Amino acid sequence: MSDRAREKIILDCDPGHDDAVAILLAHGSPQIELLAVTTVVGNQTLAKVTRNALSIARVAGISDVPFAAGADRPLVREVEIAPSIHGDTGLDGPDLPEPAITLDDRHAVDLIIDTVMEHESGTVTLVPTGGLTNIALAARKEPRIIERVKKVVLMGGGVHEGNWSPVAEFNIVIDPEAAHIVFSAGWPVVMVGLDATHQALATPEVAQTIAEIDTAPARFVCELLVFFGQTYSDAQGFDSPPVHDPCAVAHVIDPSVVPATPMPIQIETSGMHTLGMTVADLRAPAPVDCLTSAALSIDKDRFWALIYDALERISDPEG
Ligand code: PIR
Ligand code: CA
Repeated sequence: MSDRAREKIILDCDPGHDDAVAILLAHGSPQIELLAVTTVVGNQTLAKVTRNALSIARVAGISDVPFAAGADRPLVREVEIAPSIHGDTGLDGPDLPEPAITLDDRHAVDLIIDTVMEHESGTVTLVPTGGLTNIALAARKEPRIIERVKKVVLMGGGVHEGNWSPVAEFNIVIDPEAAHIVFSAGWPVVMVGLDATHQALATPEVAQTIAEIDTAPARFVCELLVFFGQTYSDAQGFDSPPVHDPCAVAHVIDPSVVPATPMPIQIETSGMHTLGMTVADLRAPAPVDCLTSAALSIDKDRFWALIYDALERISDPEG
């Protein structure tokens, strides 16, 4: 595939079991050029998710992409992490290798700004798969990125579903003020939320197919899925765990795998029972100037095929 055709992305994440799969999908997909990986407090503390990101880089064999640490707390609220789902390390299950690369000296917000400003306008897509603190701060610190970014394709929210409350999804509710900034900034936002990601279930057949790839990265994913499957069953009653974050990367690779429908979306920042809700207006066709859209479904066979293909392309450091 020619360089021109590759979609340039910055992955802003809080690894996190499904964030790890998102990094592997982005790295292993020929349709994607991974420009930078940035971390934000979320599933665990900033220190833990950042260390996890560097360990994942080692597993994936990523050596030439800058990684930078960002916000260690939300804009307004207290830190809220998810050890019930991701464990004490944030990435419980597999052995986490010592990182082989070191962090970029810059704060994540500056790495995001520099990367967007260095590339041709309209060519860089932001893919946040954690809370939106870094992205909101970047938009406030350097507003010129708003018209330069091609679009923001985020995992978060849900039109009809919640997971951290009856109506709110974790990535939005942990920093709703940041989400408000990102959703209303003026750049296109594609919300890949729970309506789509709760269909991306890592069933026993999926885990078996990944196991048969039989490389170190594929085995790492299998070990992640065992732990994630157990906590998802204990905490949320799922038979198989939904693998949220790579769904956003899949939308960038091929929007027809995770199709999005335009609709106005507002973030609830003051509700007594609805804090962090992504309030989508489905009453009528979206106005022509609507910049927000949401994914309501996923073609799960084609989604998993993208994951298998990426894992097959990542060389096995032990093989
Ligand atoms: C997943 C997450 C948080 C809480 C639960 N229950 C499940 C993390 C994932 O990494 C994903 O980005 C998003 N937040 C899903 O809510
Ligand atoms: Ca995440």
